[in-house]
Amino acid sequence: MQINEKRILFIFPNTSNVAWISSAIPILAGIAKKNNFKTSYFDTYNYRKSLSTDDEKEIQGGFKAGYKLIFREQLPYENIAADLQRAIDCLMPDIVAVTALSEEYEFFMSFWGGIRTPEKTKVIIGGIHSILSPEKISESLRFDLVCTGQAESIFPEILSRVNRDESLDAIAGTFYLNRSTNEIKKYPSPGLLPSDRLWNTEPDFSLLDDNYFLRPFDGRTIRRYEIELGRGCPYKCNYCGNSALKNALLKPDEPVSNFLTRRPLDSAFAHFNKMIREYRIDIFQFTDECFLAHPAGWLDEFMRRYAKEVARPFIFQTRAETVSEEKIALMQKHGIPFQVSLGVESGADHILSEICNRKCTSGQIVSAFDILHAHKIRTNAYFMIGFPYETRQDFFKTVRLYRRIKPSVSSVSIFQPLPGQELTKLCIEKGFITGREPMATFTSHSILNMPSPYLSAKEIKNLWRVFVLYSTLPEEYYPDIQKCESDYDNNKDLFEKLVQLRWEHDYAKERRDISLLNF
Ligand code: B12
Ligand code: SF4
Repeated sequence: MQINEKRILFIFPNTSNVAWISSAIPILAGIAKKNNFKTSYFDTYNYRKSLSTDDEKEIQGGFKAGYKLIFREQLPYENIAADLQRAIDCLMPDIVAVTALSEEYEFFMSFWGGIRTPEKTKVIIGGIHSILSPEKISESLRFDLVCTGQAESIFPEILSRVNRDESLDAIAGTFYLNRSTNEIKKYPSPGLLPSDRLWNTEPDFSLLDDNYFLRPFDGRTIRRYEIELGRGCPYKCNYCGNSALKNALLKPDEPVSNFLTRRPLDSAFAHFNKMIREYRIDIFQFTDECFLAHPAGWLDEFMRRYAKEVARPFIFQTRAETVSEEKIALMQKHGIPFQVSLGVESGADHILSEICNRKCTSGQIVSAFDILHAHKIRTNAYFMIGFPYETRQDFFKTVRLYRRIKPSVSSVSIFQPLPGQELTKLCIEKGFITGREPMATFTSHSILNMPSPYLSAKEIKNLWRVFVLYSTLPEEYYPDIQKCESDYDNNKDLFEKLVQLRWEHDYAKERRDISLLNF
């Protein structure tokens, strides 16, 4: 048997304080294993950062407190660089492979600066930020290869080149840096793989310990796993990276329909079964952008098999327009509880239509929630504040919409202009950002600088913090909430008390939503 000495270190610059599986890692690890690489993993979740989105949801009352149930002692953030350097010195990897979204890339660069790699090590990066912003990443001159395509199609070729000690130049779907001349060569996307080839990679989970499967849910710890049943979205919202992803991933002559893929059911159910057998998953979360956009026939067949072969509670996200009596009845008839997550974003129609190009009105959002509540289905609503041209009045329209739709749980983010989004171009054009600002996370602060009467960055942060309180507590508490809004630092105790009180006004409990926990 041939012994392969090649080693690869995967890095996931996880900006949260929680072990969660970046979907790309098991795929990359599976491909590396198949190519006989020895794999190692460095995930930054275990280093304490400032509060992450997960912590914030609980602190503000969007989700019930649960992370403390699975929290372990965390290492200081300052240790990341030294620990990573030690891992690299000890492993002497042939490849360091990074996967990152935009905010994760920013975070990665905050500790990668002083890291030294052995002469032979190829440093490569892929993932959403590499697809959306390959020029900027390449110009940093820190990466031998920036991968702008799907790992399933380009990673095997990269590994086989390294296995044969060959140059990484001229691989379709990559930007190659010639280290001696600093010349960057760009090789266009090879296009998208058809669904039968996309999902025939055997993922490898051996780099991930049990912590990666434990998640808080309604104040308890469960075993949860995010599974892909499709990829891509047909819509073109201005605040989303999907339109830019479409352009970047498709070849010029490739039909847009290739961007929307549906996983073959046999592949999906083989994976469900593996995750139940080997990782004892309690609840599955589907990663599809808009699950109910799948045709009714497919959903019907999917549910029939799901009820028979999986029979566990599940969570999916979808757009309000796709929620209909027929589709919900079809999903519910097998008696398995599920949660539906819906992007609501704003209660102001001009923000939804003119700014976000959301093509969905607050009326459609209300009817979707009415249908879901009538069926006692647990809901999660995603909100966003701090959009360009958003005013305080718009913010309170969003609060009113929340009070009308009464989601079981909710998440609220601060709008961030990210690479490739139409709204980023608008923000630059209107002078709300220069385009050179460091990125912020979805819970840290707004980087927009808008004139009055639009919300200032300070107002956005203050309103974001008390959004769930304004949306769930009776109006008699508004003077107290306002105190927390305008001076949080001197009203932290009051804020905590109000968050506790918020759970006495638990819409899910009042409605007796079907629980996912007692199935
Ligand atoms: C499901 C999903 C989630 C799930 C996470 C699932 C998971 N376990 O990873 C949840 C709900 C938790 C989530 C959260 C967030 N998400 Co999200 N999410 C998605 C969604 C719909 C699918 C992602 C997915 O699983 N894809 C499948 C995996 C396999 O694809 P992938 O990671 O891109 O990897 C492929 C390629 O990129 C490439 N690749 C990746 N790495 C590497 C490395 C190498 C070396 C190579 C060769 C190739 C390669 O190959 C992989 C396989 O094909 C995407 C939309 C989209 N179209 O991507 C948004 C998306 C990724 N999310 C986005 C955002 C903004 C977020 C949040 C920041 C939102 C928030 N408000 O908090 C958080 C961040 C979470 C965090 N870091 O803490 C944005 C990212 C935009 C950007 N420019 O970075 C996206 C693109 C949606 C959008 N609105 O634009 N998300
Ligand atoms: S529906 Fe969701 S995933 Fe699709 S473009 Fe709009 S925000 Fe993005």
